[in-house]
Amino acid sequence: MKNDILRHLRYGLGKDAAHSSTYDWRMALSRALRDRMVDHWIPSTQAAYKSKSKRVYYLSMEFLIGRLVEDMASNLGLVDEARAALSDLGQDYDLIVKDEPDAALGNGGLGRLAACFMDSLATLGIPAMGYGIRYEHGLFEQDFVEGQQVERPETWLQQDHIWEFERPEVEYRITFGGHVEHHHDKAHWHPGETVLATAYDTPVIGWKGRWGNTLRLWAAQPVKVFDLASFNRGDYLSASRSEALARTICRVLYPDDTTETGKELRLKQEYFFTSASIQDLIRRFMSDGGDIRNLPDAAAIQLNDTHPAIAGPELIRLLVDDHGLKMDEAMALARRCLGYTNHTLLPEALERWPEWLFGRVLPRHLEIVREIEDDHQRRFPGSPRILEHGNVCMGELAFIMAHKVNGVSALHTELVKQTVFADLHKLHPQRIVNETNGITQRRWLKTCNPALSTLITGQIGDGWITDLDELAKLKPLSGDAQFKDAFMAAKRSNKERLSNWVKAEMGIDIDPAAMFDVQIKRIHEYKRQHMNILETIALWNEMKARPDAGWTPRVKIFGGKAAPGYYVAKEIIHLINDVAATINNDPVTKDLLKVVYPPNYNVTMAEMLIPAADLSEQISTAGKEASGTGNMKFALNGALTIGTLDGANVEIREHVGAENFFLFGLTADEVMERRTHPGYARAAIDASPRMQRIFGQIVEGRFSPQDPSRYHGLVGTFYDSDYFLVTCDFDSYYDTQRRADEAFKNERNWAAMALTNTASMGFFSSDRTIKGYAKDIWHVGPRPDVAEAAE
Ligand code: CBF
Repeated sequence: MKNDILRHLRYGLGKDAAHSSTYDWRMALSRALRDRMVDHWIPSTQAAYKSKSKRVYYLSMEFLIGRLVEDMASNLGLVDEARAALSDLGQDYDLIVKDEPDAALGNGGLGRLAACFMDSLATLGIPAMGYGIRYEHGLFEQDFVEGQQVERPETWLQQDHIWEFERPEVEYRITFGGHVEHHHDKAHWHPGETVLATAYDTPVIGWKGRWGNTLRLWAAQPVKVFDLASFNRGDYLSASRSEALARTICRVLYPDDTTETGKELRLKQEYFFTSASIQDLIRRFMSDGGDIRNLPDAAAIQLNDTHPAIAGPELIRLLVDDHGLKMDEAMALARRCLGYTNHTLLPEALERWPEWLFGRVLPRHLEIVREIEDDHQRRFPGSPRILEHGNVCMGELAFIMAHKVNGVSALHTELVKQTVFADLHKLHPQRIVNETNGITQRRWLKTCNPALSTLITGQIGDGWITDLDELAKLKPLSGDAQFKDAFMAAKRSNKERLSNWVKAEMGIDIDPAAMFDVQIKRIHEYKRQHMNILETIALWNEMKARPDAGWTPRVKIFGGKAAPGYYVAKEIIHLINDVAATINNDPVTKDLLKVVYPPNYNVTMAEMLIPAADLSEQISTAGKEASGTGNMKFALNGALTIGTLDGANVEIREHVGAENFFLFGLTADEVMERRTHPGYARAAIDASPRMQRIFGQIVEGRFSPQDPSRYHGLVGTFYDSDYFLVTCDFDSYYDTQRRADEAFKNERNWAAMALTNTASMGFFSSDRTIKGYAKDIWHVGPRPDVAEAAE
């Protein structure tokens, strides 16, 4: 390893050790690791080709992979070797790992889930390819200026992305616009614009390097670099028109996963990567000499949300227009290949494209969508339409074109059946299945929490790394005082690490003995960060009034970005920062309560915050969070959840036991019922002196003295509509928080509850989730050689 690092430093980077920066060392280490990855990757790829194994193709607009050095070193079992080699060279492994920027190619849960799935697919030895977009700028960087969110472009690609291999020979034409002509029953699409999709491959190596898959990200290139004739005429703008289109397509990740933005460009992005992926998988299949009619035996295509839902019409187009299949045959064949995962019930997130726009960008696909709709109506008269009120409804399209549709938690799947797809579910009662989300324990325990994972391995061995159910062996230890002390010592060391970081980054002193209460996720009204900050104000009021009443000291930690165009979410951020500024400067409560909101929350920050958390805030309005995966990461790392019966909270509570979970709030059914009562918010506020006081303080400018009316609008929404029922759940949330305070005082008992959480999380491994998809949807198994090696 040492020699390899030095060789890469010299020949890869042109540096000698004496003049190398941290960046140079990181690049050299990464190259040394990458060589070893390739030694696992190429044989896996060859084996998959040779055995003609069925492959999974996971199409996702987002892969939130974060940093890779440590992940790769860990999966290859090389962390100790890398650390030792660098130390011999006078370098600090931890510093070098921290130098890596986060690959922020995703917004939140959906993108991070895709990254966990890639890890599990490789670990389980399921031949798979992830397909996505190589965005030039990942999710924006967040800064706070006077408490308000400011967005700056993210620039991860300004540095060499060392893990990827460019594949200039893998290139597809992606066309847009123009018109379609029909001659002799054959469609001819004459497009108006063309870009090229070229591939960049990143190896994804599973545990112990037993199997390797590929994450293939597409970049757009102009068909010709520029038009020399126009350039020579002095018309520089038209000379570089095709270059501009290509650059725009891959330029930014849309900073929002719940609303439609930049409609036309987003539609082009979606079609761009989906078409390239479908063309690529067909080419791979045909190069094996296969008959296209057998494609479903070789390819399981999973649509991660509706973003790649154009895959159905695109596959049909290629089958009919290029391979000469009949339309109905192509539809049936496409359906056998496609699966669709629904990740949300929020109506604004179910994509709908105006028909005129869709037809302008993808005229041939609009014809095919009409055929799909006619076919479905013929077979199921009166069924829900794909084309409705002048829109192309991508949810309905994805549903109709998939042989299986899945929700991401038990509750969410039931609600999918009862609400968004109720009518389609009646017609296709076998189609919807549940695959509760999961997380990879290799990243979210092994790598991010060395203190706890070392303790666990010392006690029960390392089988849990590939079989998370093994954690159940820890359950009997909830009565073992010595083990519980060790468990809490690991937590304490993570809390100290976080406290030091907060002091260094934000200048705020926080006491590691206090309860660390953490809410990290995108800022959204349904996730109810505003309820959390209102509760913080209420607690502060009580603490100030009776500072000696034996309070449990708390540190409230927030993290998360708001979509740039989401005004209310940005106001919530501002309020949290204003409240933090007031509370953190209060001498009366300085040892009792702190509010910490570090800017630019990302995967790397999560890896530090989660191991240090005592309490995990999962407080969404019931029925709104499809699953959540942060909730799983916290519980796995020994935090207790305060939460509603929403998403995967329901299943987490079942697994860890009701006594180890702080439950509050209305259920999904009660939420729906409550909304039928006009004035429910006012009634709740009228019944709660605590809420009246807090709203009064905010309106008077207690937290924004220089601008007292700053939050009048925000407070007004609680009185007028409060669609997410903060007011209805507030008092029960406050009381439950006080129960958590009491529980935290009994250290031994808290340790037992925390340990039981960790020990009960076996079900929530993404290995289990992937096995579910493999059995219920993809009909693929792990490669026998990999399964045997894992035994
Ligand atoms: O299923 C993964 C996650 O997806 C979302 O983030 C999404 O983008 N729709 C949901 O909001 C999460 O509940 C879910 O865990």
